Amino acid sequence: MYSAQLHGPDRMQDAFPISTTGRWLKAPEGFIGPASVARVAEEARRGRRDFIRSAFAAALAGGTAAAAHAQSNPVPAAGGDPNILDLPEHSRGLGKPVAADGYGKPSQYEGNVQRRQSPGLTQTAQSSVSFAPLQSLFGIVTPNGLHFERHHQGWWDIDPSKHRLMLNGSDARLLKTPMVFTMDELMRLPSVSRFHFIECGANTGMEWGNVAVPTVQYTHGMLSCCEFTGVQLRTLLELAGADFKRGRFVLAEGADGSSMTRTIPMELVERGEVLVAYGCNGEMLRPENGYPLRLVVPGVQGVSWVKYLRRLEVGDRPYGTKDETLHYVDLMPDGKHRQYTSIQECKSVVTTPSGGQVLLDRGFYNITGLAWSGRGKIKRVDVSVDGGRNWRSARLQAPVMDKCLTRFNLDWVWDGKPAIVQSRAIDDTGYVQPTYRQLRAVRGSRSIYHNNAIQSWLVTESGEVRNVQLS
Ligand SMILES: Nc1nc2c(c(=O)[nH]1)N[C@H]1C(S)=C(S)[C@@H](COP(=O)(O)O)O[C@H]1N2
Ligand SMILES: [Mo]
Repeated sequence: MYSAQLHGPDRMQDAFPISTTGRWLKAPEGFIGPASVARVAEEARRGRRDFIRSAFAAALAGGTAAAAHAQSNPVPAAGGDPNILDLPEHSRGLGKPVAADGYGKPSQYEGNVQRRQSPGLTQTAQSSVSFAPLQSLFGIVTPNGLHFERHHQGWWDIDPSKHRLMLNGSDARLLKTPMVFTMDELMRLPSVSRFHFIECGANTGMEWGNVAVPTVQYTHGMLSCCEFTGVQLRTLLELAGADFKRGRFVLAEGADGSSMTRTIPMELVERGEVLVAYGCNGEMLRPENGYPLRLVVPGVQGVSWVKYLRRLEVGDRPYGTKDETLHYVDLMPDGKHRQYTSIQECKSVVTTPSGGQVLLDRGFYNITGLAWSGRGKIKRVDVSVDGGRNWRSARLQAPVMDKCLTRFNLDWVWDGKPAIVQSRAIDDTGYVQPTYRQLRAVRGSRSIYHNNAIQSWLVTESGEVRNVQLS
């Protein structure tokens, strides 16, 4: 630390219990090359059980060395740092002109911060997932270019002048005036902007049986958080004269080839929470995320946030569509499936330190992570560094919003011994995020969806951070 050299060790000791702050290596984000993707796909075809874990382990070992090299530009121990003494070009020359790029991009040095597809997870790239790089993000907002993607039949860039939204009832009495809106008409109506998380119900789904993937990007990256702008669905249904007494459900339908249809309870619509949204983080939605129109259903699993939204139908019973009867159901230990478990329960994860990162020194670290609940606000996040024996409450970063990611931070001095870092979130209903043992006692371990268990990261003596599960 420069401040230690400038002010002397005493000053630092006032601030932190020991005089160094720890450096860490980023997770080797780029470590899954085409070769390991091909290998995983091949082994998946042969039905090998542990294929994903072993392929990741091999790739991770190579990636760590590469990441270490990429990040090394140390201050010379003997002093005389050329990075200070040799005046760089950017301090002498003329910089680039304005508007060199009409739509700005991240620094070339941040090129490894990418959403990534998990090898072996799906058979085709059109019906697949890309995960957001949670380990590289700050605060709570997901940049639009890094928002996770889940498509059932590929994505489209739809011409907004040709896009229509239709409103009808399952019978004529449930909605007086069937209506069709153009995008221009929708965007003239009163709008609201709200921050919410979106999480796929299958997030963390690969970890039900055992540890499967190495980094927080793959364990928790089907998660994003944005400021959405749009019209309250309630407003549209009022305009069209919906019967809110008998019409207790709304069917939402997308315009892509996946026939994505989901039943939305009218309760959520009446509260004014459900939005017909066109804006995301200050600009129009990205095509991958449903441009020009998507449904926003705060607190509810991602599949209900229908993209390329083209039709809404008011009905008097749940529709039982394929994406709520065959998919997005919970396989229980007795072999039965639970349907309509749509709310994303309270959950959290530490993003630093997290899998694939390496702690290079003992000393001070800022443990940081994200917490969220589909039922309301985050009330408290506890953090343990000894596998759940002792807990300390983390600092919650304002603003703490309803059905929105909350960033937490906690000071930690790593003593160089093995540590198991966990976070446990509590929401304002009093619900406490469960351990794997508690969750499996109710749900078994053969589910795919709705895994909100406490995540454990093992920091080994060498500083490497690994995904582990405690029995
Ligand atoms: N039309 C349409 N809407 C859709 C989907 C889809 O494939 N087609 N996928 C759903 C699923 S399963 C999820 S998790 C979210 C993902 O939204 P995102 O791609 O913006 O992250 O969109 C939902 N809405
Ligand atoms: Mo999803």
